[in-house]
Amino acid sequence: MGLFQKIKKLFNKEEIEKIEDVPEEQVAVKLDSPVKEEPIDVDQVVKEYKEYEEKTELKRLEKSKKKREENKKEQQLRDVKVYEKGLTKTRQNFVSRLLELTSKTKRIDDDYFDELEEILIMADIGVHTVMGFMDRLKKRVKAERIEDPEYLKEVIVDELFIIYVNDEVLVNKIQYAKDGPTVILFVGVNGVGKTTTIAKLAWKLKEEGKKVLLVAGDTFRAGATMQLKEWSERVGVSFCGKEEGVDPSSVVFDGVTLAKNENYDVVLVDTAGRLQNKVNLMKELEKINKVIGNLIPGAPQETLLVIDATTGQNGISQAKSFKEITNITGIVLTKLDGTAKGGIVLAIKEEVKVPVKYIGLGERKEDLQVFDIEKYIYGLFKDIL
Ligand SMILES: Nc1nc2c(ncn2[C@@H]2O[C@H](COP(=O)(O)OP(=O)(O)OP(=O)(O)O)[C@@H](O)[C@H]2O)c(=O)[nH]1
Ligand SMILES: [Mg+2]
Repeated sequence: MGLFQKIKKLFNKEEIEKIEDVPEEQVAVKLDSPVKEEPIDVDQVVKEYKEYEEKTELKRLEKSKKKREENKKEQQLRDVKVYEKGLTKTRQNFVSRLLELTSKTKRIDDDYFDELEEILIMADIGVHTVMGFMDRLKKRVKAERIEDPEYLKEVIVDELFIIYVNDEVLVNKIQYAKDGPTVILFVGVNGVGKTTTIAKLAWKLKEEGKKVLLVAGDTFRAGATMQLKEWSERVGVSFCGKEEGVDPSSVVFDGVTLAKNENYDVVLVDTAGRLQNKVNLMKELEKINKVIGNLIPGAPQETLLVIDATTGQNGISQAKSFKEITNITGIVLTKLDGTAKGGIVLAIKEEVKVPVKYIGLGERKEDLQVFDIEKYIYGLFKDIL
């Protein structure tokens, strides 16, 4: 009970009036009797007041939680919109062809399967992935005696989802350090969108309230350091870089040291995509990793490989070769908005076996999205659903 209520009760008007109503003799008796009135227990009052305050605080927290949930829901809807917009090209190509096939199909036969196979391959789902998919689909059609092409359309969406999920717990979340800075290394061939992705992610993390530092580890390409510096200013995060041509490991050393000393939450390290050959690249990444690991045991917590979705199957080969030279923990698939072959997400999962953690769906800072298979499927199939 709150203090106000307590006081109200203590000084209850009616009770006071009742006392006045007490007959004279009884009053005399009462006056003679020892005072039995309970003293006000100050500790109790304070305790109850505190409880009252806590309850009020709880109500306020509940209200703000509700507000946050509403905002989260609104954000979710906005994110779905980005997916929907970014996957327009793929949807128009892939899904409209699927719809066309369904409407002209009277019987599910070999011709139907052949055409479906072609549509999937054209969407860059990858021959290997498509073959496995077709086998499973044919088996399911047989076992469930599916004859209705309309229903089969739903089964196809379902099976595509299964390719991705594949009974695994999806780990698309970034692994953050328990304490101290989290270091995320970005690798990938030139022009795929590493620097832009770093800027987009920096903005996202800053919005979440994190203290972010960008480190210009690409000292190879002319202008790369400047480009990252400009981005850091645009999105409002800190920057660490040196002149062109210096050893990238020395920049990384300075950056990570600064992050440790000044309690940064996240360090995003840009690297050069273009080195003379694979061995050089491997050696350089090894050195960078060693420097980071010496300063912060267990770091880098993430090494994200950036792949340009418009390069299709070439991107898959890049992923396979990067996997051989360094420990890739996740993939960022950029420029999905610029391709009609958004099916590559599914191929990567199956052929490279590294989770896609982020996707780039445009050039604005808001266009980097945490990869979410459900939103992706929605973005692709909203016309069917
Ligand atoms: N449409 C679209 N364009 C993108 C996306 N991500 C990056 N880009 C564009 O791709 C181009 C190359 O991006 P960068 O970030 O400079 O690529 P990089 O990998 O750092 O390139 P190097 O430093 O040369 O190795 C830029 O014009 C970006 O705006 C995306 O998700 N969608
Ligand atoms: Mg770059």
